[in-house]
Amino acid sequence: MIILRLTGAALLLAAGTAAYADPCKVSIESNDMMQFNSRELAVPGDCTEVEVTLHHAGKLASAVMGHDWVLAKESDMSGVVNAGLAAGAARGYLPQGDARIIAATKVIGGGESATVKFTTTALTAGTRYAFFCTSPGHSTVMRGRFLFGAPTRVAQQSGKVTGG
Ligand SMILES: [Cu+2]
Repeated sequence: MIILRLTGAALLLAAGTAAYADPCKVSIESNDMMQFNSRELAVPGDCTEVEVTLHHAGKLASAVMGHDWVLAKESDMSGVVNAGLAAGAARGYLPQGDARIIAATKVIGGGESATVKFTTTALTAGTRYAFFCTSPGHSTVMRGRFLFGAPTRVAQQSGKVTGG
């Protein structure tokens, strides 16, 4: 009887964790091969605040293979990347006070994580947003689409970097 009850409680706990996963919180992984593990992130349109966590699953230091996660309108991406290059490593390849940047994490190295929280007041459903890494040369491959107002259909649970 006791064993049965314990098993039931454990099942309830497991179910509860899954049911309350917050769709306004998404995570993405990067690695030593200059990759994000997702090319698309999406959050529902009723999120007033979004939290994005970037994890670096590699081993290389940030000076060698540092990554950040930056969000901007798709049309602003190349401008932000170029401004980031000009800002240089000391500023984490991010231009200071650049209004085109909607959200950004710091640059992290292998084994590290960084989280950024931002309000969605500046976001419009239907606008094309892009996320990318501003480390020099990375945004040519480390980029993806960010959808606001679309159901979360990111493989958040999968920690596997698929690449390509
Ligand atoms: Cu990068």
